[in-house]
Amino acid sequence: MLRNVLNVCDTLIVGLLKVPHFHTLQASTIMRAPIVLVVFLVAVRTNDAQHNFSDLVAMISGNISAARAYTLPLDNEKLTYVNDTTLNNFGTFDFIVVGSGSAGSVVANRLTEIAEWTVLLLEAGGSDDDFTDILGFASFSYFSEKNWGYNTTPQADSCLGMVNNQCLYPRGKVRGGCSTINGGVYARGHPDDFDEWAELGNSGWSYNEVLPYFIKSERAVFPDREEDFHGDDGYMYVDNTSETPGLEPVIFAAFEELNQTRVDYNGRNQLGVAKRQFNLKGNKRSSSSRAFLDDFQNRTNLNVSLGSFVTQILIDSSCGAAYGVEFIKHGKRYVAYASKEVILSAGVINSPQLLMLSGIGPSNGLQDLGIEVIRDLPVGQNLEDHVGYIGLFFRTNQTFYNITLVEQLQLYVQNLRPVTGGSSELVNFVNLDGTRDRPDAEIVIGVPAPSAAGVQFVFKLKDEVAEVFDTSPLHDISVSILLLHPKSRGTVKLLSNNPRDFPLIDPRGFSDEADLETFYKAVQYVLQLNESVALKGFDASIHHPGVPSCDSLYNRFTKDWWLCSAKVLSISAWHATGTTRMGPSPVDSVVDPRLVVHGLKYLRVVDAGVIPSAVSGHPHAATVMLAEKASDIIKEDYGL
Ligand SMILES: Cc1cc2nc3c(=O)[nH]c(=O)nc-3n(C[C@H](O)[C@H](O)[C@H](O)COP(=O)(O)OP(=O)(O)OC[C@H]3O[C@@H](n4cnc5c(N)ncnc54)[C@H](O)[C@@H]3O)c2cc1C
Ligand SMILES: *[C@@H]1O[C@H](CO)[C@@H](O)[C@H](O)[C@H]1NC(C)=O
Ligand SMILES: *[C@@H]1O[C@H](CO)[C@@H](O)[C@H](O)[C@H]1NC(C)=O
Ligand SMILES: *[C@@H]1O[C@H](CO)[C@@H](O)[C@H](O)[C@H]1NC(C)=O
Ligand SMILES: *[C@@H]1O[C@H](CO)[C@@H](O)[C@H](O)[C@H]1NC(C)=O
Ligand SMILES: *[C@@H]1O[C@H](CO)[C@@H](O)[C@H](O)[C@H]1NC(C)=O
Ligand SMILES: *[C@@H]1O[C@H](CO)[C@@H](O)[C@H](O)[C@H]1NC(C)=O
Ligand SMILES: *[C@@H]1O[C@H](CO)[C@@H](O)[C@H](O)[C@H]1NC(C)=O
Ligand SMILES: *[C@@H]1O[C@H](CO)[C@@H](O)[C@H](O)[C@H]1NC(C)=O
Ligand SMILES: *[C@@H]1O[C@H](CO)[C@@H](O)[C@H](O)[C@H]1NC(C)=O
Ligand SMILES: CC(=O)N[C@H]1CO[C@H](CO)[C@@H](O)[C@@H]1O
Repeated sequence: MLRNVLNVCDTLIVGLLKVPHFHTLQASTIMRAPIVLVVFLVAVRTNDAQHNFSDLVAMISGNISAARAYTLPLDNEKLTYVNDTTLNNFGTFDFIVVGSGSAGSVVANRLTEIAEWTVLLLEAGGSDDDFTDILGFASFSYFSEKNWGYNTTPQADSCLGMVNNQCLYPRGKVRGGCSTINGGVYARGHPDDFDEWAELGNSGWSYNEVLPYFIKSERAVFPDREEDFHGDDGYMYVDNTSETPGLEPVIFAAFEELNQTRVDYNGRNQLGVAKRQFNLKGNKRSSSSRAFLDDFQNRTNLNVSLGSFVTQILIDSSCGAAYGVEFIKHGKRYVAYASKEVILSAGVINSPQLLMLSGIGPSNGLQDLGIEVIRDLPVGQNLEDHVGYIGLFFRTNQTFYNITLVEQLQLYVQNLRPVTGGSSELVNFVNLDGTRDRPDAEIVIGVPAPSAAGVQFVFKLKDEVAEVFDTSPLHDISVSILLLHPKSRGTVKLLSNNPRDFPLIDPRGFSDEADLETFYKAVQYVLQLNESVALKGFDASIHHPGVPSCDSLYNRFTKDWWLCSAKVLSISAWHATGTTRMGPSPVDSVVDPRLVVHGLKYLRVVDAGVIPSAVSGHPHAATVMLAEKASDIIKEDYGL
C-alpha cells in the first residue's frame, strides 16, 4: 500500500516527491544553537582545573563500576519495545543511511556536501561521550548499552577456554559504531590486499585507486611518517602515543635481532616493526563520529536520529526498488522514505541481519523462517575474521605501572600512557610463509594499564582456565598474535524472522587446519624472542599461563600442545569482513563493485561487510576509505 503512494518503480518519481519536514527542520536547528552555547559557557566558567579533574575521576570510576555490574542483554527487546502501534511518517529524504559507524558517518558527511541533497542518518544507539573518548577504557564499553551485546555461537575449534565455548562479540551500538568502542588502531593493510580486490573483478578498487581515499580522510600528526602516503588535512586524526618508560628501545632492539627493520607500516613497506598508529586527536579518540559528524551538525540537510532501530528495508518487489525503511524510536514506529537511495551501513553483522529480515539472502534459510524471498543472494555467507591468541607474555623484572587510577588519569591529562593508547604499543607485521612481501601475522606488544578490564573479565574464561591464568599486570608484557589471512570462513544467520532476536554469529575460527599450521609458525617465530639479547636487559622470558585441558594431554610447548592451546585461548579479533562482499557475480557476492545490491535498485551496502578479502591490517581504516570512495561513486552516479 505504501509503495502505491510513492510509485517507486518509476525512476522519475525522484524529482517529484515532496520533502514534508525539511523546511521546519531548518528553523528549529537555528533556534537551538544559541541555547547550547549558553550552557557551554556556564560550564567552563564554574569549573576550575581542580574541579574538572575530580569530575574526570568520578566519571571514569562511575563508568568502570557500571561496566563491572552490567549484564549483557540476550536480545533487542529494549529496542523493539513498542507501546504505540501507529506507523508514523518521519518524512522523505534523498538518502537514508542506516548506521552511523566507521562507514555511515563518512557517507552522511560526504553526501551532505551537496547542498541540494537531504540525508537521514538513523542510528540505533545513543551518543558517544567523554568516557568512550578514552582508548584505554574501551573494553569497559563492551559492558554497556553502547555494545549490541552479542556472543558467538558455541565454537568447535576456537574460544574453547570461554564459558560455553562462546567468545564475546562486541559491536558498537552508539554514534560512531565500532569506531567508538574499538582499539583505535590505524592500520590500512598491504597494497596487495587491494590489488586482490581488483583481481576478484572489482574494478576501481586496486591499491593505486584506493590510496587517494586513505589520504583524503587522514590528518596525520605524528613524526617520522612517510609523507607521500599520508594525508595531513583530512578530518580523521592519526597519531602515535607516548611510550611506556623504558619499553620501546628494548622491544625495537629485540625485533632487530630477528632482522625486522623499523617501518611506517602505513607507508612504503608494511613488513617490519613500528610504533603503533592510532586514531587519536591529542588524548581523545578520533572516531568516525568525532571526525565526520561533530563539526557538521549545523548542516541543515543532515538529520541524525539516534535511538532509531531500523527493522525493515522497504522494497517494491515488482521491480526490486528500495524506497525507504521502517524503524522504531522510543517506543514508536516510523516509516521514512528515500527519494534516491537507501544505504546500509549497519556493519558486518547487522547489515546482513537487516537484508535477510527484508527478504534478501539465501532462499532456503529465509523460507525456513517464513520470510518471503525477494532476492536469493549469499548474504552472511563469507564471514572472514582475524583470529587472535591471548596466551603469550614476557615476564620481566620491570615494574611498569604500579600506580592508582587517579595517577593514571594525571598522566592521561598530560597525554601520557598507559591510558592514552590501551595495551597496544608496538607492532610487528611479518610474513611467515616466505613467499611474499605481504604479512600473514601481526605481533602486538604492549603493557596493559592496571585499570584495564583484563582478559578474565572481558572473555569470561572457564573457571579451570581462569584459575591458572596467572598473568602479572605489573611485570608482564603482552605478546598477542593475530593471523591476518586465515582460510577459515564463518557465517551470520538469522535465528528467526523477528528483529528482536540477535543474529547467530559463527566465525568458525581454526576450522580450517591450515590456520593452525600458520599459527604454529607464528608461535615459533615469537619464541625466538626468548633468546633475544635485548630482552635479557629486562631479564625477560616467555610466560605462558598454561592450559589445563592441553597440559593433561601433551608436554608443554610441543607442537601438539600449541595446537591444542590455540583452540582454547583463541579469540575473534573482531575484525570481521565479507558478509555482504562485493564482486561481479551474485553467486558469491552480495553487492557489485559500485556497492549496489545485485539485482536491486536504489539499495547499497557501504560498510566492512563489502570487503571482499581481508586486509592485512585492522578494518576501520579500510572501511573509512571505502566509504569515502563509495560517496564519490554515488555522486558520480548522479552526474556530479
Ligand atoms: C572491540 C573491537 C575492537 C576493534 N579494534 C579495532 C582497531 O583497533 N582498529 C581497527 O581498524 N578496527 C578495529 N575493530 C574493527 C572495526 O572497528 C570495524 O571493522 C569497523 O568499525 C566496522 O565499521 P562499519 O561501518 O562496518 O560498522 P560499525 O562501525 O559497526 O557501524 C554500524 C552502525 O550501525 C548501527 N546499526 C546497526 N544496526 C542498525 C539498525 N538496524 N538500525 C539502526 N542502526 C543500526 C550500529 O549501532 C553502528 O553504529 C574493532 C572492533 C571491535 C568490535
Ligand atoms: C577540563 O577538562 C577537559 C578534558 O580533560 C579539558 O579539555 C578542558 O580544557 C578542561 N577545562 C578546564 C577549565 O580545565
Ligand atoms: C559515564 O560517562 C559519561 C560521559 O562522561 C557520563 O555522562 C556518565 O554519567 C558516566 N556514568 C556513570 C555511571 O558514572
Ligand atoms: C529530523 O526529521 C524529523 C522528522 O521529519 C524532525 O521531526 C526533526 O526535527 C528533524 N531533526 C533535525 C535535527 O533536523
Ligand atoms: C638475520 O640476518 C643475519 C644476516 O643475514 C642472519 O645471519 C640471521 O640468521 C638472521 N636472523 C634471523 C632470526 O633470521
Ligand atoms: C557550520 O559551521 C561552520 C563552522 O562554524 C561554518 O563554517 C559553516 O558555514 C556552517 N554551515 C552552515 C550550513 O551553517
Ligand atoms: C513508550 O515507551 C517509550 C520508550 O520506552 C517511553 O519513552 C514513553 O514514555 C512510552 N510512552 C507511553 C505512552 O507509555
Ligand atoms: C607497588 O606500590 C605499592 C605502594 O606504593 C608498594 O607497596 C608495592 O611494593 C609496589 N609493588 C611493586 C611490585 O613495586
Ligand atoms: C625461555 O628462556 C628461558 C631461559 O631464559 C628458559 O628457561 C625457558 O625454558 C625458555 N622458554 C621457552 C618457551 O623456550
Ligand atoms: C633486570 O635484569 C637485568 C639483567 O639481569 C639487570 O641488569 C637489571 O638491573 C634488572 N632490573 C631490575 C629492576 O631488577
Ligand atoms: C603524542 C605522542 O606522544 N607522540 C609521540 C610519537 O612518537 C614520537 C617518536 O617516538 C614522539 O616524539 C612523540 O612524542
